[in-house]
Amino acid sequence: MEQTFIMIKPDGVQRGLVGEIIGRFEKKGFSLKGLKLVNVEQPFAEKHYQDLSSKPFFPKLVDYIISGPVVAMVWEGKNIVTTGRKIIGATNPSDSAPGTIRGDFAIDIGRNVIHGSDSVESARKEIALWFPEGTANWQSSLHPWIYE
Ligand code: DAT
Ligand code: MG
Repeated sequence: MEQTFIMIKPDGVQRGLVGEIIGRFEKKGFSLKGLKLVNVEQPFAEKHYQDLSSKPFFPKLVDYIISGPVVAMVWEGKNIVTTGRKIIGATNPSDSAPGTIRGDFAIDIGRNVIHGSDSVESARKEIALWFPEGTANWQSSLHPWIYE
């Protein structure tokens, strides 16, 4: 089953949005496979966002991610990378539809509350980076009520 890496950014933690965000993924029917609250070190944040290292906003982005604890998660479900990105909404909250997490809870691009992997390949890399210890192995007993 497909997995994705989801991170609630420091603003989402500070603003008390952790339960709300987890609830949206749970209620959709996705399964939580890994979860931890972590203070990220600068080199680790730079590694997570290494593909963006040439962008002018990169230093600000790294400062933001290390400004407080983040909630790092692995979620699992059918087509979860694409569907997770839809639940999260467009990168810039000005463009995020109401009903999405960023559309409902964010205003500025530099405080957009949540990260989600953008492809199955980046999900694989991000899960390996954030959860080198591995994730939990379980299956929801609701599986037959969610999948046909
Ligand atoms: P996403 O987080 O939707 O995958 P991304 O990977 O392109 O978007 O960029 C990572 C983060 O960097 C994004 O959540 C917010 C910030 N960012 C992206 N583009 C930006 C820009 N033009 N100006 C300022 N911050 C930006
Ligand atoms: Mg991205």
